[in-house]
Amino acid sequence: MLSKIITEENVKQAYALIEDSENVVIISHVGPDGDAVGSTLGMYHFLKGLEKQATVVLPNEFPQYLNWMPDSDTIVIAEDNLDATVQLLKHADLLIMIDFNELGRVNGLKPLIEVSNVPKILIDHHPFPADIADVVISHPELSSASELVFRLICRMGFAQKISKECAECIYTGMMTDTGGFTYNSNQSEIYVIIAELLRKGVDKDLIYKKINFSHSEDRMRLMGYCLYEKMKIYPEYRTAVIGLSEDELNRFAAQTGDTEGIVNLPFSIKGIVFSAFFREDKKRKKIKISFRSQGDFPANRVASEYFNGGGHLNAAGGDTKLSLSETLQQFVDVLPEYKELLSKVEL
Ligand SMILES: [Mn+2]
Repeated sequence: MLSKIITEENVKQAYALIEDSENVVIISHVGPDGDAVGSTLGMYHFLKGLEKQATVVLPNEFPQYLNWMPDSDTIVIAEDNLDATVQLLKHADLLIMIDFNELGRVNGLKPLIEVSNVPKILIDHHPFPADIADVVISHPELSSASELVFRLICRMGFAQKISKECAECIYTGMMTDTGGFTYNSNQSEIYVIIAELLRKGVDKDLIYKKINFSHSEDRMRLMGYCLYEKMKIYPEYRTAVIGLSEDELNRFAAQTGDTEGIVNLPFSIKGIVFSAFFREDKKRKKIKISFRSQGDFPANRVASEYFNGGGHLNAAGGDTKLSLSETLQQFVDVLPEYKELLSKVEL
């Protein structure tokens, strides 16, 4: 039995909106990851089971290691299909936004959502959700939005309606947002849910292989290059830094998603508390930043205080408009400010 963490009021409101809807557009964040794609496709399969029209719209391309997910080929990529996206939002009678907490996270979809006057539901696990929906179901204590989608479906009384396809999507989101249940994954109810998903027919070992054993040789060599050539360790700050220029990314023919996970590699080293990954994006004229931390060191605080971003305690992101070397310098310059906090973290 799962505890009822979603309020009765939220469940009722969400159910009323879903019941009244016929054309639902489901949206997640830019740089879609396993949880973004898993939670939205999970919701999509659930709504299909209720005989609703549903479409997942993502701001930009999702990584190829997710393209085995059931009906992922129906996902509309807004960046590449602007006209179709405009039409979809125009004809939608309900928007369900999942796995993000403010419209700055959806790039080009932002103005389309802002002008839409249909009801909106937000389902998210990032702290401090903005006031962007009629129903806000926000639970930062959960490790994935996919888990929240599962809980909402069950609370609305449709546990029986969860298909194998829906279960596979939800499982994928739960697995990827916890690094294969290696962080943010000590809540026992996660495993109650997994047991339920397995009963629905999910092959969890196969999903692990599909996600993790599906990369290119180039990507593997890029990882090797990062570790051998690029990783800098600052032992006095228990911090690791990796920065990649676009030329370096091109050298390894890096595809969408190829740099994902690189930020976690330095945690293999004993004592590392904070890991930062910087990637040059010339097209968008910025440096994209990923922060990861261990224990109670607030990666999201560094992101929000200095790098135009935010996120979770242990996983955050941001960007700068500086050059790569200036950004790396800025990072090294602010580290002393966090030295005491970093030194206190117990691993
Ligand atoms: Mn998530």
